[in-house]
Amino acid sequence: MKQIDLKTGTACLIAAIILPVNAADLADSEKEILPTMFIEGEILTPGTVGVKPDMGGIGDAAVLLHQVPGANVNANGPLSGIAQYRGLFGDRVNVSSDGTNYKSACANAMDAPLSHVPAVLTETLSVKRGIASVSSGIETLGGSIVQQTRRGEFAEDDDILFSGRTANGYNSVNTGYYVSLFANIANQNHKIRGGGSREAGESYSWRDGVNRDTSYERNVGTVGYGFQTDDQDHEFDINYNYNDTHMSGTPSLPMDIVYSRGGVTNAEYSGVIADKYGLDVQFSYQDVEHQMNNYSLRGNIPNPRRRQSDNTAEGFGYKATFDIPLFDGNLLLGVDGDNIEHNAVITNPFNKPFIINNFNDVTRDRYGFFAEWKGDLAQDWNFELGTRLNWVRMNAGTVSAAGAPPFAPGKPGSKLAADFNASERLKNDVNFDVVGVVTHYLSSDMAVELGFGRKTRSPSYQERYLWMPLNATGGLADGRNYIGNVDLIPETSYQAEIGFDWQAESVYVTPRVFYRYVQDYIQGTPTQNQAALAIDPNTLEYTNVDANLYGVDLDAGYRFLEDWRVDFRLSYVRGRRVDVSDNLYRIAPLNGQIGLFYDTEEWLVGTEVVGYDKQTKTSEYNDEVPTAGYVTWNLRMQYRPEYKYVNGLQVGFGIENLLDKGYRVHLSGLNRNPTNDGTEIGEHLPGPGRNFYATLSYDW
Ligand SMILES: [Cu+2]
Repeated sequence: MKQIDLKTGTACLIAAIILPVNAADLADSEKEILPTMFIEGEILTPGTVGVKPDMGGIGDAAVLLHQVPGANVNANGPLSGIAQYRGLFGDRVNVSSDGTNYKSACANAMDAPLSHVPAVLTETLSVKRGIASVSSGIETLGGSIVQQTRRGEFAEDDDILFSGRTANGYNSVNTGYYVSLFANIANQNHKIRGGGSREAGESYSWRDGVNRDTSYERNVGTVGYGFQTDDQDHEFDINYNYNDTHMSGTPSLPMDIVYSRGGVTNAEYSGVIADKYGLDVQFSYQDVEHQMNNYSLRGNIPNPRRRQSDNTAEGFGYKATFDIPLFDGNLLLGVDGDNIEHNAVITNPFNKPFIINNFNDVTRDRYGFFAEWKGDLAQDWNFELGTRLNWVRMNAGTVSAAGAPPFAPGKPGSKLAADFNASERLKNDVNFDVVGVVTHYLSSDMAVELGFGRKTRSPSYQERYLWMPLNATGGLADGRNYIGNVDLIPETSYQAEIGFDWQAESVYVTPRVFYRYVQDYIQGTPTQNQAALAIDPNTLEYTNVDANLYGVDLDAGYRFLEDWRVDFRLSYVRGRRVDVSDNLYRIAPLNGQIGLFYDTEEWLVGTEVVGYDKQTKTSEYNDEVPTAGYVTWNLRMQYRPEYKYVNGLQVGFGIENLLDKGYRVHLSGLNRNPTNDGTEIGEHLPGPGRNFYATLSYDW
């Protein structure tokens, strides 16, 4: 692998930490003509951006997406960040963590996939820009995000290797802190690792108040073991992550997290057979439970309106691929799938008769089969062609509710339950995906890419099986009640993309333009269901409509005067319905960032300006509230002393939102917490005020 010396010192330091595990994986599918670049906290291979937790007092791994062009976060709470990529979010974006598709237990995605393993135990978060390969996930309509957690490494010689890292930080804006420790002991054949982290903080303050309640507490533990043969042809790894989240706020949702806890186990074998065939087999199992309520963090909610909801997600996933050299490339044949069961009940602990079977024995099982060829068509011409067939089988048990007037015989709630129980709930979808990407290398540091994709997504279990008007919507946070529709059909997306990568010695520019048409895009529209309307006259029903999304995003940077660099990032997406005149909901406004840093082996000192435009192209169907634009200014400093005995030590200080600008975050949803100070019910949540942070890490 070639590596560009953007700045020798920094590059080497970062490369030393991450190269053994990540750079090769990030670049596995790309023909390495363009060099891989290492910028502070970022790894660029052609077509992929990898982010490494580095600066600032970050907590949720989803926050790292702010460093990826086109990506953003729907943050319903400090630990509940839902990935958004180019205007699509939630179940439309595939999130894989060490090969596992974590399924939220919470029907409102409070335990979103990127919340299971925090940033501090994440090695890299990488996003394939543009059209995700069919091999990257089962349903990848909106793109594919890959989280790799810390896994340790094998020793390279006969010695025993003891490596590890501790990373810790403090934020003033919420008196929040995180501490973490990860250690790995290995020889050439075995490695054993363990680690853990703890994060906690109060509600953060901002110029005009305190954003209540955004307090949080999360403890995570991880253990693992890896084995490889002497010839390194066969490798086996097993890992277990346990997440123990305590009371944490999600002010844009109807309730807050009381707890989320549970574990994910994953095991993987990868090997080379007969010196040329690659075999990779993965298996994962998750069992997580979650409780939320609307009274612990929301002041004095009167007894009749108190609610608690208990949710679970349990199931397994697998993936097996066989890699065969074919022509001037490789053919990858694979099967993958997962079987997940969800349950959710809503109760009032102060009024025992009250119970709603929100989701009862809901299953969503996916069986995927794919073939993908990548290779060279001719000198400087690289080609990828992939096809995938998915069978998605969904079902739901019968439901009931009691303890409130709508559930009396003959009342609307009872009718909705009876109608749902009488409906044909077993659904089978057979979906077909195709991806074709051509890359042409114009020179040793310049490439142009043209891609096309047809991608599908079957409805989520909420979209199909939400049987009475509730705000259990996978975290939409629009304040509206929805009902599902068992007869929804899968979404089909057609996307095209043109990308250009120029990655030279002192400059990189990587603009991309995309267009996408989504046939049968699923969103809420006013329902005609009279029983639902009798419960809430503003109820929306999930419906198949048509939509398109288009935009541009880019990363660029320039290094000058040996030790200085300037970096720039821009993201723009526009999303519209095309069957009627309306905008899509919760689309990130035009945003960008420019940074100027003095960057040497020892010092990193600089400043960033982050700008968000107003978002006035909002959706009418759910009365989405527009937001104003804003600019914030950050100062950051990192120091890595160059003395022998403290090699690996890094201290950081910084001030985020230096001018204490008050602003509303378009993607953070609408406030529902009556105790919020400075934000009315239905108003967008604010961003954090001025934050002084300090970090201390040590790698050995
Ligand atoms: Cu929840």
